[in-house]
Amino acid sequence: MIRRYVIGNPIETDSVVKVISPESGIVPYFQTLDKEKALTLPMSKWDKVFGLGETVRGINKRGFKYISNCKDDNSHTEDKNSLYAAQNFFVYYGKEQCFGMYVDTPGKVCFDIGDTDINVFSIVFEDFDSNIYVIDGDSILDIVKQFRGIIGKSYIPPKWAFGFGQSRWGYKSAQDVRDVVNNYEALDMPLDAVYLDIDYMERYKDFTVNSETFPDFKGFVKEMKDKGIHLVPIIDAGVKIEEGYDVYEEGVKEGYFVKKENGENLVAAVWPGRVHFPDFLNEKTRKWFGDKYKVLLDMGIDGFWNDMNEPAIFYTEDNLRDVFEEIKKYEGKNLDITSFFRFQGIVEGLQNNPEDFKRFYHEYKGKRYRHDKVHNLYGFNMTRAAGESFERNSPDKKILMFSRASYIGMHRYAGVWTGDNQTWWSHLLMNIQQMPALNMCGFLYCGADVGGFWGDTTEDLLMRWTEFAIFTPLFRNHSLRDTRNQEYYRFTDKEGFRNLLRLRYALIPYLYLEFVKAAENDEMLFKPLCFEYPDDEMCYETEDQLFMGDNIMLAPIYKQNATGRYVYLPEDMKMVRFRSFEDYDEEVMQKGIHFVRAELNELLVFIRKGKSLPLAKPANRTGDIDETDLTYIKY
Ligand code: MIG
Repeated sequence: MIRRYVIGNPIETDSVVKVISPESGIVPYFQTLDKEKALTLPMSKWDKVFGLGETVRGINKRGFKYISNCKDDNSHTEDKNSLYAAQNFFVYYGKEQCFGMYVDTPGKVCFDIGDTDINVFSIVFEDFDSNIYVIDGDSILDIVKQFRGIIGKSYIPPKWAFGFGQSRWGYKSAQDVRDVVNNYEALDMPLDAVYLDIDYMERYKDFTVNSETFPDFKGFVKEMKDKGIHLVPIIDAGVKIEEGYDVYEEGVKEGYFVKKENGENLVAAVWPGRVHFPDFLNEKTRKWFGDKYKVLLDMGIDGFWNDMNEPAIFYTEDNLRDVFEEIKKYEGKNLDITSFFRFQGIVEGLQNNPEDFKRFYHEYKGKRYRHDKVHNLYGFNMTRAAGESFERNSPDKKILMFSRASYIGMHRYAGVWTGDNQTWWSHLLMNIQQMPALNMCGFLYCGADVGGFWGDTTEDLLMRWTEFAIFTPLFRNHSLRDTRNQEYYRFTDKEGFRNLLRLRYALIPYLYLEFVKAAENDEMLFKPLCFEYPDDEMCYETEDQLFMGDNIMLAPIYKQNATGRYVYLPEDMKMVRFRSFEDYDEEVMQKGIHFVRAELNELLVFIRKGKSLPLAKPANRTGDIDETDLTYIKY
């Protein structure tokens, strides 16, 4: 049962597609504190909270506060309250009460889950106005399914997007991309896509291609397609200010960009230098910007990733001017340490300054809103612009699309990747723990930068990460320029990596079937153990294992130098230790705790009783997999 409660005068977000008439009473379970703009709930010692999508920390979110405020923060340490997403759905699971809640408001909201007071859950709003959906059900999975039923079906990408994609910020030319593809081919390693980061553009201008480094782009796309390789270019939110650039000129002429209070277009700076931001909340702008993707679709492109759409801002022109003024005050003074740090902070504070979000406005559903009031809808609507345009311009062909910033509702148009992680073991664990929370919020096509984005990866980390990532729908190795190159062919155990990539391709029939089932039935692909076994206390303690689809459980190794791990089996299972798709051993194991061994090049899959794991003969492209020729490992 789902009930809707209205607080104040909420801004419509289009995240819920089912019409639910509002209740007259006050929000149940919580106490409403009007003056504090908060909802509070005392928590019993045992009570747990699950969900909130892409956030830091573990699967049970208790013990920290999470602030929905889409943020370009490239250091995902565990003290960070906000990452790129705003996904305000959670399930409260206590001994006394159990319910789901979706807090639908486009502004800033803080979920303080036993942070300020270990026994209190409070939801604190910047603006109290919101739609609150309360979901009662028989189990966590039932609540999730009901919630998913009101937000619309999850995006399903084209099948090739389940293949492996190689990416790097730093592939500078068609020749660089060719080299990557040739290296994979030379080692007979599977690959379906190569991603193009901002380097492919002409001076970082959206919907342009650098004609010196990528001469005859259309021909190059075809050359790659003939080899079965899809190129996936990035699109950024900011539009470069440059005379003669059509996107800029049309946007100015038609008034498609966000404006300041005085009516001038906001000037900010991102990679292209000075930019204007399209007003994606405005339907007309969405249509216009969405149609621009056609420039690349017409060249044969069939996939995109949307970046910098929180939006990320290096600085705004107005703030820069103020900062220069401010700095002058310090000139020639003998700075004491306090004023020195203040001085230093002034310049550092230019980037992603929250005050800048109060400088500009949107035209949204016939009204004008200051950006900070609708901030969390920006990336969603950029990606929606693309998704709606694909429906118009490419109705018969599925297009790959995923985004960095997100809000619930965007899951109907695209997936997400989890942004700039680090080459840390803890971020492999975070990847494992984020997947089910994202699924709860409708985001099924997801993945992290495999191997880690920032920093130099190591062979063992990349291998362990890959052993998990071959089960994630988006499977992409991506990294930052000037870090160690991390394409799989560069490492010592080439055979080990080849085996893992091939195992991914052998798994694609299972992965795809389970994905489509989850999308069509509003279910989760990755499930924490306790979602299936709510009466088994050990399952709550086990936050580093997941059910994946209906048939298997994963227990990834995410620790340096580990050659095994403790695994908890909530039921009898058959363990399969894979060295490759055809070299594995099987062992039936009893419910309980076991220490299981897995060398660096070995990975563990646990098959549930009465189920089986189908494996195809691997191919080097998704399209070449023979789905009629499957081997089943059965228990
Ligand atoms: O400010 O396009 O998260 O994946 O490689 C950095 C360059 C901008 C951030 C993305 C990352 C991408 C990078 N982008």
